Amino acid sequence: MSIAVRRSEAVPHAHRLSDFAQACLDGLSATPKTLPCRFFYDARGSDLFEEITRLPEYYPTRVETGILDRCGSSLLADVRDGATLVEFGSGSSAKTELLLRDGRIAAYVPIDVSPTALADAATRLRGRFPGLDVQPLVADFTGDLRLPPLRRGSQAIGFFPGSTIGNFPPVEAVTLLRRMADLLGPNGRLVIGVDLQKDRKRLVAAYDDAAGTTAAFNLNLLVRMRRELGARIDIDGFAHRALYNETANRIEMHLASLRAQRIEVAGETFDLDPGETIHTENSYKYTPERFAELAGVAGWSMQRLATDDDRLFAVMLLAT
Ligand code: SAH
Ligand code: AVI
Repeated sequence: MSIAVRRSEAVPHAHRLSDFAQACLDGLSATPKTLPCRFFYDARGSDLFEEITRLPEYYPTRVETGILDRCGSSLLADVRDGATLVEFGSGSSAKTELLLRDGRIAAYVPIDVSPTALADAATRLRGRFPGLDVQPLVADFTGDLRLPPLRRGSQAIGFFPGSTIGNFPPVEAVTLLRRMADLLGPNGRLVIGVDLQKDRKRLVAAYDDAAGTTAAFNLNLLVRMRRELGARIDIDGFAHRALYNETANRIEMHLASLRAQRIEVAGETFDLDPGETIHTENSYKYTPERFAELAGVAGWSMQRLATDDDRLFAVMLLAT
């Protein structure tokens, strides 16, 4: 016996798109075409980012780690014992150890969109700091965040390293910093890493390395689209491009179409002309003064500034 079921009853939620599918439809319909950079970080993308941090050309991780190694304790000098550290886009939490080692932080809330990176980091940190209360949160930090209940009276210290703030246009960066101030509450502090303006050659090399790791990281967005969304797409028909936009003070990453072609994803078709690009990431570069001004608009004041001798990178302590 066969039972006739109306299609809409058989698959009631079949048309609810994932965030990634919706972002692909929105971004590929836009002019110029674009895709949000937070989708770089599936398991493969998180591994590729870790590889990037070890590249000779990618100075930010090495330089920021050096600053935190030298100045981490003094940046947290006024922090109350038993404070909670809330990290935004924690990835491997490698730099975090430099703030945890003097034992004043009692609880750690790493927040990331990458479940694999979070799980690995939580396991490592629980092993290395047995007294630390680690409460990972898989979430988009630009969305509505709710922290796990903090210990009574625990001061909340934000940590936002890597210059991930640079991946947001200034207006969005202000909104994000304001939300962080609200989330961290009264007496909140934020230790934030900011990549500084420097010569174009050094900047472009950091985003277009000789080994092709950043190219693989960028192209992985298309690989992810094919794997997760069943997209029809010729990945060899695209090339990684990194350029410095001097007017906007930002590195731009693009995926350039090498010929006329189409992408089919989530039931839609998108045509690309030869040379047309999909803009996948911005990485804004600041002067310390300009960043302090921007943070000021969001209600933060700069308490301390630490840089390396070559002034490639800055770590700031901000207070509300
Ligand atoms: N903080 C680390 C990792 C930086 S890479 C460091 O300094 O080396 C950026 C990290 O932020 C990645 O782990 C990525 O998964 C995460 N991320 C990017 N956009 C995010 C978002 N909107 N919400 C939460 N995590 C995000
Ligand atoms: C995470 N973010 C700050 C990195 C950056 O430098 O903008 C991401 C990245 N993109 C290419 N290389 C690294």
